[in-house]
Amino acid sequence: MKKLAIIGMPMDLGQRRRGVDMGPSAIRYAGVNERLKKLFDEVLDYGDIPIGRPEVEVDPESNLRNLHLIAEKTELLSKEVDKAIESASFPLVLGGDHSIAIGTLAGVAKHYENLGVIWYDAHGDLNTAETSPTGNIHGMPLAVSLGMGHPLLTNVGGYEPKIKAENIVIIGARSLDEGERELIKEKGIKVYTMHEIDRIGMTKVMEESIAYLKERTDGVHLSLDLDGLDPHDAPGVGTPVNGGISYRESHLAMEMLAESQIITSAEFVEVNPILDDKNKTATVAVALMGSLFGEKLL
Ligand code: HAR
Ligand code: MN
Ligand code: MN
Ligand code: MN
Repeated sequence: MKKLAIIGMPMDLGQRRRGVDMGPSAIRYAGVNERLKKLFDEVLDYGDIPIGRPEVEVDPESNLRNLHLIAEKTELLSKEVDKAIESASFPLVLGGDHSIAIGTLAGVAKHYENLGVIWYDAHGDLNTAETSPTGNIHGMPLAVSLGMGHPLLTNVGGYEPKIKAENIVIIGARSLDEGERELIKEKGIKVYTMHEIDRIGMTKVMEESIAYLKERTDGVHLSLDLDGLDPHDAPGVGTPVNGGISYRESHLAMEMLAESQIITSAEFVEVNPILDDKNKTATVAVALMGSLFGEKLL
């Protein structure tokens, strides 16, 4: 019995542009339920985590914008994700900015000895308060999940760390801050930048990533930031970076993940319908989900 749990996380507190809180609505409007119903025995829509309209927390000294709110809301998300896994459903989280990954990983990681993570993104999201140029927490969730950062964030879910550096593969990177580069080198995090994708091709990148994660993990979370794709294919994102992964390469990557059967949870983040072109980015997200969950033409 294959069951899917869809969880909306309409949170925009990890960055400063309005609209990414409407990501889950945009993805639902693009037909996520209908599309995935064909691929699962049961699709349960858990609805959205209640975020409300909280006052922005500005604490210039901590360089962590909305710290308390994000800790509180991601805790709620972690509980829903945990509930989905407990009831033997595959958790699929719809964002929201990438800070939501703090909650998703908190709900997922306790179910595995060695959770692997594919971080499909233009960015490393490996900043801490000390290295972040912006104070935006959506640039920090991968570091937080490694146990680095403010304890209110690293302890979401009541334990830390969530993942080990050697169980991470970053795909699509093309914008890294100095502190992130240092952390990648220090921890030996595996990264396929756009250079490697151009040079060896997405087929080889995915073959290597899958083989690498298969031999060392007992489950793999896919954290897909739509800005990993080229802005031409996914314009509705808050921090677009030119020279990204194409729509076709992304479909290939999802198809190879489907074939490998290594993915045990997923989230699609940073969809911002206000910045989008006729809901194109949410539509791309849903199409990629189709491939990830095994849709075939023939
Ligand atoms: N690295 C920059 C920062 O920390 C930009 C982060 C942009 N983030 C995302 N997540 N969209 O990938 O602010
Ligand atoms: Mn549990
Ligand atoms: Mn990101
Ligand atoms: Mn990004």
